[in-house]
Amino acid sequence: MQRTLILLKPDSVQRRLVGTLIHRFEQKGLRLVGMKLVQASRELAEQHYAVHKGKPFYESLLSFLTSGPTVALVWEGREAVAVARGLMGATDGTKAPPATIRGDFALSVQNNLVHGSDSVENATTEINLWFSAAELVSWQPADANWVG
Ligand code: DAT
Ligand code: MG
Repeated sequence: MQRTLILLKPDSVQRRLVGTLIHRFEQKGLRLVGMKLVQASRELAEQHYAVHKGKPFYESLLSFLTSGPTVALVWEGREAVAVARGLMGATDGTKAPPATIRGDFALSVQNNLVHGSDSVENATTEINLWFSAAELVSWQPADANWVG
C-alpha cells in the first residue's frame, strides 16, 4: 500500500471542480485518508516547490499556489503514487490525453488544477509537509476485497 499527496490547487477551487476531481480518485478505488482546505502561506509554497527554486516560472508558481484556497488530500492504495499521476495526465494540459484530469479540464501549463507526488519518497515528505499525523485516518474499506 502506498500513500500520495494530491493538491487540488486554487484554480480547482475557483472553477468549482473540487467535487468532480475528488470523484476521479474515489472512482478509481483509492481510499481517502486525509482532506482539508488550506490557504497556503508563502513559506509552505516555497517548501512544497523547493525543487523548482531558480526556474523561470518559480515566482509565478508560488503566486499561483498562494492565490486562494487549496484542497489537500492524501489517497492510499496499491501503487497509489503512479496511479494518481496517471489520473492527472501530463503537466501541460495541451499534452494530457482525454480522460485524464488535465486532459479533460486544462489547457494551461501552470494552471493545471492538480499536484500529485512523483515518487514514494517525495510522497512521504509532502504528506508530512501538509498534514500532521493526527490529521490522517487509517481505515479499512468495506469493499477492499473487491477493489484491491
Ligand atoms: P507536475 O505538476 O506535473 O509534477 P512539475 O513538478 O514539473 O509538474 O512542475 C510543477 C508545476 O510547475 C506544474 O504543475 C506547473 C508548473 N510548471 C512546470 N513547468 C512549467 C513551465 N515550463 N512553465 C510554467 N509553469 C510550469
Ligand atoms: Mg511535480
